Amino acid sequence: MKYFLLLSVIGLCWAQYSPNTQQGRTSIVHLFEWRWADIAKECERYLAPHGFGGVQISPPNENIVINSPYRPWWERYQPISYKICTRSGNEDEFRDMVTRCNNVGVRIYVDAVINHMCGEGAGSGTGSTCGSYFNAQNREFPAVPYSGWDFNDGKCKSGSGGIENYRDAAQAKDCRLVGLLDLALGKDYVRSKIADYMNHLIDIGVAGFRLDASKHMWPGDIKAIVDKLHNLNISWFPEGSRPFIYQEVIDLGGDEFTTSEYFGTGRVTEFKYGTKLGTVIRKWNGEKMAYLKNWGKGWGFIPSDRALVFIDNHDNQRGHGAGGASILTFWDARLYKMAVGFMLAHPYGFPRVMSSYHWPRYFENGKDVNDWIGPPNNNGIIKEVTINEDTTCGNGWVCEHRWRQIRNMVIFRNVVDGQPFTNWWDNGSNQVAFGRGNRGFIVFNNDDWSMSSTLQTGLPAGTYCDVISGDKVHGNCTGIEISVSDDGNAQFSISNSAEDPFIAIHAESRL
Ligand code: QV4
Ligand code: CA
Repeated sequence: MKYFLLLSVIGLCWAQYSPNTQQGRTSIVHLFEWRWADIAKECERYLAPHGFGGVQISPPNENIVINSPYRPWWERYQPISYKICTRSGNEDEFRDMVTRCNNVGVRIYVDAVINHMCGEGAGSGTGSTCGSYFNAQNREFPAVPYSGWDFNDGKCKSGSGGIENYRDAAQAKDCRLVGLLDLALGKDYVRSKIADYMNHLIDIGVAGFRLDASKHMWPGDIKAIVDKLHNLNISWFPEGSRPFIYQEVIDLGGDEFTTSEYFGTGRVTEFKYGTKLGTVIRKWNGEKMAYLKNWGKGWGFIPSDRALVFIDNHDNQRGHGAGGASILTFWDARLYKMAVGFMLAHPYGFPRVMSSYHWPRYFENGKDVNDWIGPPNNNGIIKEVTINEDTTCGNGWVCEHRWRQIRNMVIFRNVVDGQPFTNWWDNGSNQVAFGRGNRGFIVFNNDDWSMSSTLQTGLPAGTYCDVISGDKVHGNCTGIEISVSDDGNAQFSISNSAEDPFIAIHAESRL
């Protein structure tokens, strides 16, 4: 009995850190700006069969419509109400997506924009995705309803009412982030309205939330909201399951508050991860892959069981938010695949894969002047994600998650789940390798010369199919074959000019 109690206490404490993915599914994908109808199909036709654990979706609640610039992606970060009504679809389509994805074991995580409403200069009217009236100047959002009492105008102590110094905790939390009307999360009324919105989604069947702009909310206010949340829908989740919470806190050091203040309410985005790995793989600042031997806490990152990790996100892939030039994206496909491969092979953190759309990137004075461009659309209506014969996406969707190298590493991570980090090897430069117990092994050559080495893989003897250069299909390999001898050693040759200069093998790619 005592033991049982202890276990349930641990269970409760662990709760909001666990992604609630189906057993053996160990990563999620952000389907940025996709329509709910396309996500429902993608869960069934691609994500479930390839072991993806879930999908982070774009904000589902009503937002302001911005016509100048024309329908930027970032209009969705300016809420008008909590009605499920956006360019991605209505509530019926949302429910259909959640049901169909859950039915094939793929979870839905909602990007929850709860720190603010629209920008102070947004004017008034019914120019929102569901036609709800608002008046930004008077702080009126009758569709919630919120009024002047529900914002932090009186609490903010900066001269302009906006955040002038991001490193000052009180300003960062009580003032307007880029002019966005800052909600008074200290008020129980506001907390209840937000919790009602999130509970509505939980009852429909979502598995958790990304809390947008968490750095701009007091940890105590987040806790008060999270404490009001329902348990997950028992149609798909064990009784007593708590929503997974991951908080967007950009902490690259130097603030007067730290990421650890948010550990009480859930996981936190580790922005150092993509910033540093990008620097290493680009070989900037004298960095080398050999230094990745103690990747994780050894690099000053937050504890692994509190970290949500990613190579790029919807902000820093286009120069928004923090992270800077080192961030790798699909624009640097060769290096990007290595970075995502490394992330998915390495045990640190819970990973999120990015899935983007194309836009006409154009730099002027180091800034992408097209950083605002929204998803592929016809007169503002988001285009369908079409699927080409070769399984890639059409209509302007990049679909990194469908790239063979990335999709196969999502599977690799599931296959090695729970296995320790083992058999690290490096040449003191940019040729490195490591294993995951006796289930998987990965080798990188990011040097400017070829590599040829015999390495201890930790794997049982056999012939394995490299899942980077090919696939195991009906027992045959369409790519490079690696033979592991009885003592676990294998010979790896990787040319520095290979299309993808890395090799990955695992228990299920054995021929
Ligand atoms: C403009 C001026 C302001 C002025 C304001 C007056 O620039 O100086 O005060 O008008 O009304 C857009 C515009 C921005 C505009 C603002 C308000 O880009 O120029 O302000 O709207 O109208 C996204 C975009 C933002 C966008 C915002 C709302 O990135 O550019 O602002 O959506 O549409 C920090 C935070 C972190 C944040 C990151 C980007 O710590 O939390 O910046 N990341 C999240 C999201 C991000 C989103 C927000 C937060 C806001 O990931 O996508 O911002 O919800 O690091
Ligand atoms: Ca705030």
